[in-house]
Amino acid sequence: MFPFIMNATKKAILSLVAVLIAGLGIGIPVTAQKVVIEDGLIGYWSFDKDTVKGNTVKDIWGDQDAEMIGKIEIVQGKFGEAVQLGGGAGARVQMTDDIKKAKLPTEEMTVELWAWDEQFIEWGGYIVAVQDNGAFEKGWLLGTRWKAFSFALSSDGADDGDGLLTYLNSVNTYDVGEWHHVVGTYDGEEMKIYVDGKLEATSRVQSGAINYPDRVFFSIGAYKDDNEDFVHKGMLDEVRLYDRALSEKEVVNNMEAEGLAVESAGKLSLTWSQIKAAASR
Ligand SMILES: [Ca+2]
Ligand SMILES: [Ca+2]
Ligand SMILES: [Ca+2]
Repeated sequence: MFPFIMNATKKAILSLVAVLIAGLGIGIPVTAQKVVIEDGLIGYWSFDKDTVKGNTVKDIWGDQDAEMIGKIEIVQGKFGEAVQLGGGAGARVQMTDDIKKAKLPTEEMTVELWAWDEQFIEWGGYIVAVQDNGAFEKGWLLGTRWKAFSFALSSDGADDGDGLLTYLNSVNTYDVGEWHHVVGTYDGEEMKIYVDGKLEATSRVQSGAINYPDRVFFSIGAYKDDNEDFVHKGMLDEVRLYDRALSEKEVVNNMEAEGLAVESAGKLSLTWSQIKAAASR
């Protein structure tokens, strides 16, 4: 056989490869996917396994990498992997306990995540930068009050001298063992809480800049302040923090988003996981 003459079998294999490549190209719906809104984003902890090294959880947007303290596992989540905590006390994913180093929203904010509760507790904390000790009430948190989701915030406009928190609870109650998309927003005048893309409750008690304490345990997965430590029992995924209030439309967009845009600099690991996921569908 002359090596430079292609036989029928080789031709067939090559055309099969061409068909596969073309088919794969057409089959990747990257441009059609909803992506996470970047305007105002200051922190994003996806808990995807390629963003967790040892005890360090990478902030894939900002620079507030977090430390896993206590017994914590990375497990299959809502999008990629999630963090799983076992309840009790002593575990959390801590960004920092030095408020001077923490990058926190000051005038407006949005806090967003997916939560899966194994057990609801009275003072549940999904992401917390708070001190609530008697009449001393400063900072904010997103968590639960029994079977309701709750967004708490303290501002200068409602300050009674040592801070005043409003715990804005969802009107509806929810069941354990389900993923829910939970979002709290504050635009300097009004607090809102959304569950699964629907507005649940609003409050105009708070106004003006967010009123922070001198020290916080800025953490995911525990209602942790100077005199409380209630660890979430369940999973948390795709935790995002903004320094502005997202609109209802933006909240719904993010609920449907699978990650950051392809062109976002330095975020290629997410891009490739999206492409791989799309190619395998
Ligand atoms: Ca994830
Ligand atoms: Ca307390
Ligand atoms: Ca007070």
